[in-house]
Amino acid sequence: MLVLMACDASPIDTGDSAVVEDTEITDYVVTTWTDPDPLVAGSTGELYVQVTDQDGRPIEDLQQNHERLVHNVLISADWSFYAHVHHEDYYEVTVDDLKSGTLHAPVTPPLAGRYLVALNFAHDNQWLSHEAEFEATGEPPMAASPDTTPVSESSDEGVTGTLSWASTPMAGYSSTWTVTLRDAEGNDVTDIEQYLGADAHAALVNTTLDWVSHTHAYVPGMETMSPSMDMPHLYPGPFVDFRYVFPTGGAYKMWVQFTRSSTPGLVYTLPFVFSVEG
Ligand SMILES: [Cu+2]
Repeated sequence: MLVLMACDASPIDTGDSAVVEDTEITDYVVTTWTDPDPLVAGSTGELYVQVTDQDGRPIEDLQQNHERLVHNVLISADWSFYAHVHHEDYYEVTVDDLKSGTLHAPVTPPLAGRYLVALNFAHDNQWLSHEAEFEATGEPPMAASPDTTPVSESSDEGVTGTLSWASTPMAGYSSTWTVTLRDAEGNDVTDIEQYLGADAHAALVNTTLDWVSHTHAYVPGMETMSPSMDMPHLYPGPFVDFRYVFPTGGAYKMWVQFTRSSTPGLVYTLPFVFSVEG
């Protein structure tokens, strides 16, 4: 499925992180593959993404968005594994990469099973997304289903985030939540800086992995921002606000990512699990 989308929405979203146009784009073809195919649990392989037009001609001028050409979010079917990787984190982008419209990144799937890869990229000032899957063989296998036990507090590298909702999240209505960040001593974290063009990123997925989305710390007007626009820095911490309209009731997992000026190069990732009524 390849659709025209807003910065912060998957195609079936409505509302605050809304779709600019819910139009199926037929101009692009996205192909993903792995080397080896399938990948092997515990071994590092490579994930490739190629974007072409309908006639197979590579899109040579993919547009920088949130400081990268293609964002790859990888999530295991059991929710235990999350990664957010980009070609540029590992390799120079060469002329050959651009001419072939092909980017790649190393991937080490920890468990055997099914993985979702959610791709976000931009071209001609349009936000584009594509979802694909890959398999990993070997041992050990992942759990048969995600653990939907609610998680409202989570830590990474000494920073603890606490998830709180303005009111019970309801499908189809704008939900507002805050993640409050404290350090290992219990002090407020107040040195959040922008990471990939936003104060914080939140990847969201449902239990069946057939719905995945990505939003950012709430900024007024974010739903109509184009790939060429910069988001302002509004949240030094400890409070980071988000708004989103969940499409259906049920359990969701969210991974919130951010960086701090006091720990250059360290990306914090805080997972949360919650339920939406509806
Ligand atoms: Cu990214």
